[in-house]
Amino acid sequence: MCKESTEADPQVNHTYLDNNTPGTPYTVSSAVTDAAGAAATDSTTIDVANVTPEVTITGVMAGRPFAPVGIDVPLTATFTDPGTLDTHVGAVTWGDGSATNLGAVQRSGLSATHAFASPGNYQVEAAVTDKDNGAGTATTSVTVLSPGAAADAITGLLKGLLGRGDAQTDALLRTAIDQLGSRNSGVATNGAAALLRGGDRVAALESSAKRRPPSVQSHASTSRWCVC
Ligand SMILES: [Ca+2]
Ligand SMILES: [Ca+2]
Repeated sequence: MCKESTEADPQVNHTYLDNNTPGTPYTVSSAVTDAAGAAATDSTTIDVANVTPEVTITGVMAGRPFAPVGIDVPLTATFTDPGTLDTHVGAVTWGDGSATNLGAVQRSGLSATHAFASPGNYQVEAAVTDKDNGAGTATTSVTVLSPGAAADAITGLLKGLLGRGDAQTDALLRTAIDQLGSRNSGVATNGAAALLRGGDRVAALESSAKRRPPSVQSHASTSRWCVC
């Protein structure tokens, strides 16, 4: 970089795009040449340290509060690293003893999926390591429920919607809650939750098909829930 200046103490700035190799600092040289062509030079060295990537988990379970066992849980993350010449590899550890090695990853984002085999609350970690072994991590928790517990949780969520709409909405919500909770029409075993708790997924699906509960949709613009 050459800069014409009449200042007694001129200053120039430079941003390094990567750290130097350890033990081999960058050499910075400066030269001053006057109008008559006389020149003087000087130099020094500077160590530029690596910066570890900063990882952010941008999504897990697509925003859902829990996942049933055996269902793929998606995770997405991004990272930053001021060393623009660095390359990176990524990995996700799922908290159940398993891990997904992603290989080379880009700043635009990384993603992985995993199906948990057992219910529980798992600490999930996304890690990005740059070519200089600088490692950044981010963690989040994932709640995994058995199918029966997931149905119970959905029932709880539906109950939380009661009273937010009109009487017709509440009536439809109660119908859905009853069908999930085995109390519809006084038949003790027709609810999906009870069948799932008993391990009978096929019967639960058949029950849902026969007594298909109304679907619940949210109207974000009005914060009103309706059953249709
Ligand atoms: Ca670096
Ligand atoms: Ca770096």
